[in-house]
Amino acid sequence: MASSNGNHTGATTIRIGSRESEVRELALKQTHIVRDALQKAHPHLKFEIITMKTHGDKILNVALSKIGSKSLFTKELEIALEEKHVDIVVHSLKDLPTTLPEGRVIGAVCEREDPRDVVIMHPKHLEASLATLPKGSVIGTSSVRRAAQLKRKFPDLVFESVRGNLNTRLRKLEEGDTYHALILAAAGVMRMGWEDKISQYLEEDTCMYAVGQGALAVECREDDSSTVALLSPLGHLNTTVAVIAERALMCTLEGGCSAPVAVHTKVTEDQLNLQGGVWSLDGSEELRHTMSTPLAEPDSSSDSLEQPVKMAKVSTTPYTGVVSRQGLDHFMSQAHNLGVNLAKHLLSAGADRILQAAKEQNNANLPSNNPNLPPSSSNGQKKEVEVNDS
Ligand code: DPM
Repeated sequence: MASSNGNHTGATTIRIGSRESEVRELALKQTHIVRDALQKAHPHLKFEIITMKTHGDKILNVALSKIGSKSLFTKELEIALEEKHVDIVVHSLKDLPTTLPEGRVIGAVCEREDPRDVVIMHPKHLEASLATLPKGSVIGTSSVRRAAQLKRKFPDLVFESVRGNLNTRLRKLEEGDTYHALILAAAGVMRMGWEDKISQYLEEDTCMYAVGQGALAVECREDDSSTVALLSPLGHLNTTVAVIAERALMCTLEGGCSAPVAVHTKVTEDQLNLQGGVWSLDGSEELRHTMSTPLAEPDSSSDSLEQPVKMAKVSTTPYTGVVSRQGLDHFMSQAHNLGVNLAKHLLSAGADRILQAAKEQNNANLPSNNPNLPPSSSNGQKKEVEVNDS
């Protein structure tokens, strides 16, 4: 529970855990966005950001391969949350697995930024688009989802991994000659204040986005009902139903964050529309399908009296970690079912075979990450950590 720090104002302090990073990095910017929104919703409370070095930050100069990249940068935060040193942690939703650690929930999903992917061109190619870049141009992305879709659309382009935080990636593009362009999520680019660097927005016929892309998620302890309640005003209904459908799709497909799975979701006043896609790594195979569900109030004809709303203890959430809210449960369950049904359709059309092949190819391409082996380079040079830490 949020600590009452017993000072004379009696103010309760909510502690927000964040990776120790420079202010100009995305993780801290996102934490500030959520802190500011919480402060606005709860002017009488105090919010304190507690930064900590994560394992990934501590070993930045050690040779590493593409290892279990997520926990590397979040493990310490998870422990701090569990041991109640912090009350909440802010994440990009697309980096959160569809199964959260025991006892953890997503207490709020904030309003989604533009979920699309965008192209940032090398300064020499500002006039170009992906379609007009010279044959053989190198596009930087470590996302198999982006590479698969774009290879299909632009077979003459070459896709190469680019790593590091967003500042590092941009520097590698602009100061080097390796990449002609980068593909990034619009949301991260906007939060960094780089909107004017965007050359092209990718529409769904070219590149569908990742599950949860563009939305921030606030994680807390499931049994911390006061914090769960505090987070409620940050939750954005349309975003929440959209991402519940997307995550249910992902979870049912059993695709991880490195699977070539993508979505395109539309929410109108009374309908949720979900397009899902699955690709082979080289883009030669593609499966897409769209389904929709009405977002309707529950039929209350048989139950005309409003039930008094009790703030019940939050139960284990069936919605891939997103806390269920009184009064919204019906919409959330419709969204969840849509995702599950779309996944079932894709699986019956062959998605399982495509994803299994992609997984095997991915594993085969992985450099050894056995920590018991000596570092792969013996020339004494420091190697860059190869993980997604943006
Ligand atoms: C995940 C992926 C990437 C991030 C894979 C994907 C991109 C990796 C890369 C799951 N996490 O999207 O298919 O391009 O090398 C990440 C970014 C953001 C959150 C940066 C980005 C910011 C946008 C957001 C990294 N995680 O995708 O450009 O909050 O949604």
